[in-house]
Amino acid sequence: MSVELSFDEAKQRVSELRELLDRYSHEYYVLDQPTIPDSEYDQLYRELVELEEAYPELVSADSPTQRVGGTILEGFEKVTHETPMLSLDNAFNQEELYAFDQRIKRLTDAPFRYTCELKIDGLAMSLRYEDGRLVQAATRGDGQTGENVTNNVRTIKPIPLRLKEPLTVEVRGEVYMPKESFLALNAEREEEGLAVFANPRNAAAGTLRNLDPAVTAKRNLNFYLYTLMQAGNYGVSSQSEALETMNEWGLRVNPDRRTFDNIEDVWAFIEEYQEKRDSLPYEIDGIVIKVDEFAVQEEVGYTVRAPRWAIAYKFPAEEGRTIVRDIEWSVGRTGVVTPTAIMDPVQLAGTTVQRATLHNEDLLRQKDVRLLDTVIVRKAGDIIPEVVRVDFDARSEDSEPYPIPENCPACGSELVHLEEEVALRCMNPQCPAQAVERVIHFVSRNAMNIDGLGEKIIQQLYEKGFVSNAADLYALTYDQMIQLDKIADKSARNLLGAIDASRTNSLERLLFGLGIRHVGAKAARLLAERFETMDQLKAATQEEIQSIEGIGEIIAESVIAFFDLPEAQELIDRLASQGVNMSYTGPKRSQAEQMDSIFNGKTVVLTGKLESFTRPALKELIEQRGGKVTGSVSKKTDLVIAGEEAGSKLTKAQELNVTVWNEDELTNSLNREETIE
Ligand code: 1X8
Repeated sequence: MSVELSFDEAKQRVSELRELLDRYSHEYYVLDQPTIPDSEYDQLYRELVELEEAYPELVSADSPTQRVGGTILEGFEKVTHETPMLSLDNAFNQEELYAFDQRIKRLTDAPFRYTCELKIDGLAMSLRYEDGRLVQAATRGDGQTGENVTNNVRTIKPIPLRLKEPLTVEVRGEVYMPKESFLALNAEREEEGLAVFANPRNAAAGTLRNLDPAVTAKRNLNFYLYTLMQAGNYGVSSQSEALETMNEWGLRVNPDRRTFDNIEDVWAFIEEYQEKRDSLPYEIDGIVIKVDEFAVQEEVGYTVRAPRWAIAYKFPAEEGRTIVRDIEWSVGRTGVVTPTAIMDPVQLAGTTVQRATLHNEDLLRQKDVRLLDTVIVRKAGDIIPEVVRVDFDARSEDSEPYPIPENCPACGSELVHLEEEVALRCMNPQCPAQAVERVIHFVSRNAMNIDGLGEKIIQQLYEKGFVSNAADLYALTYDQMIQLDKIADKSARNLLGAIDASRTNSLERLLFGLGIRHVGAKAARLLAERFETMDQLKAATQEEIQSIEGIGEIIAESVIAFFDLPEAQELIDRLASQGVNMSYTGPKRSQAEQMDSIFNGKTVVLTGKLESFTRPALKELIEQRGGKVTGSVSKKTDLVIAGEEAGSKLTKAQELNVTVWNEDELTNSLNREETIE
C-alpha cells in the first residue's frame, strides 16, 4: 500500500505519478492517442490521491488531482463555460458505491431518490440555445474553457437546430460514435492505409475536432443530453423531471434510465446493465448515479472538481494480460496486409479471446510487440479486441524485434510500404488472398447481399477451383456445392437460390460489390442514380462523374481508372452474360433526398451575413438534403437565403421573382425537417 511509504519516498512517487499522469492525459485529450488503458490511468490517479491524502503537504495547485478535466487544443476559438463542466468521482465496486450512499446520508436528513443513467464513453459537450435556436456548441476542454465546435455540431443530425419552444437554455450531454459506425470507419481507413482510431471515443473526438464540418457531416455521430442548466428556471425540481423536460423540447435523452428509492435497487440496475452492455449500440463504461432532487443536491454540495451528489460507477475493465505466441498477417481485398496477434486464451468481458488486431505495420513497430511478449489486450463491447501495449518489464532479455515480413503471406510477392500509408501492401493483382477477399466483399450485406455465403465457403470454393472471381459464383452448380464441407442438400439449394436472387439487384449494389477504390456504398448509389446503367457510367467522362454532388475528384478518377482496366471490363462482361442486372432499379431519388427535404433538387444561393451558420456549414446542410448551392442568382435559382446586409443578389432575386427566405424562415424549415425524421 502506497500510504506506507516514508515522506521522502512518497514525495518521490508523487512527482513520478504527476509526470506520468500529465503525459497520459496529454496523449488522451490532446493527441487522441492514449497509450494506456483508462483503468490503469484511474489506478495511478487513485494512488496519487491516496498519497496526497496521507501527506497533505505534498498537494500542489498544479497536481492533476486539482484540475477539473483535461487540456485544450489550439485551432478552435475558446469558450469559457459560464458554469464549469465538472467531472465525476468514481466507484469501482459495491463497497465504494455503498460508501457514497452513506456519505450522502451524513450530509442530509431529507428523503431522496437516485436517478441512474448510462455513462456513455464519448465527449462531454455543452449546447446553448437562444430563443430556441442553437447558437453555440462547446467541448468540455479543461472544464473551465472548451472549444467552439458549433459548425461541426450543426452537421450532427440528431441535434435539433431549433427547439420546439423558443427557449434560452444551456444543456449538456455526450457526443459519441455508435459502435457500428466506428467499425465501418476503421475498416475504410484500414483499406485506405490510414491510421485507425483506437476506440469510438477517439474517433468521435477526432471527428468533432476536424476543422472541416464536411468531415463531421459524413461520419455518423450521435448525441444524448443529460444535464439541464439552471433547471429551476424551467419549473423543474429534479434530475428525472429535467430529463423528461429536455425530451419534450425535442432533445435526445437516453431512454435507458431509472429512478430508485434505495442503493440496493441502484446496485441491481448496475448489474442489469453490466449484462446488457455488449448489446447496446454504443459504448458505455459505467453507470452515473445522481441524487434526484435538486434541493437535496444543493444541500449535499460540491468539491472543487466534482459534485458530491453524484458518482460514476465504473465497470470492471475489459482488459487482460496474456502472451503473444505468433503474429499472423492477412491480406485484404485491396492488398493491405494486416497483423493479428495470436495469444494464449484470455477471458475478456465474459468471452475467450485468442486473437487481437495490431492494426498495421506502423502501430506494430510503435508498440514494439514481439513474440513471447506479455501484452495487455482490451475488448470494449463487441469491438474487435486489440493489443493495448506490451508489459516491457515482463520481457526477457534475449527478446528480439519482430521481423516485418518482406513478402506477401499468400502469394509471396514483395510487400511495399507506400508513402503516407501506415500499412504494408501486396501489389499483385493476381494474389489469391485478395481474390478471395474481393469475392467476400462482393457478397457482403451492403453489396450483393448473398445470404449464407460466408468466408469459409468462399475460401473452399476458391481452393477447389470453382470460384476465382465474382462472376464464377453465377456459374456454380449443385454438384459443385455439395462437394463442400458441411454443405448438405438443403444448404446447397439455399445458397444457389440466394446467388440466383442476387442477379436482379439494383446497379448500386453491383457497383459497390465490384470494390472500385474509394467507391463506398453511398458513392455507388449516387453513381447508379445518375447514370442508371453500367454502360452509361462506363461512357461517362470524369467531369460528368465529378459534377454529381457528393462525388469528388478522387472518386471520379478512380471510377475512370477502373473502367480502363481490361480485367474490370472482362469481369463486367461475364457478369452480364450470367444474367446479372446492370441497371438502376431503385427509387428515383436517394435515401437522403427522400427524406422529403424542401431543399431536395433545389438550386440555392446564399447571400448576406447569417447569424447562426457559417457558409460552409450551411452549404453542407443543404447538400445533405439533396440541394445544390451556387454562387449567383439566375432564372435557374429556386431559393435565395438572405442574411443581414444582403446586396445585389437579393435585388436580382426580387427582380427575377425567386423565393427569398430570411434566417428565421431557414431555421424554421430546417427544424421542421429534423422533427419529421
Ligand atoms: C459524464 C457522463 C454523464 C452521463 C452519461 N455519460 C457520461 N459520460 C449522464 O449523466 N447520463 S455525466 C458526466 C459528468 O458529469 N462528467
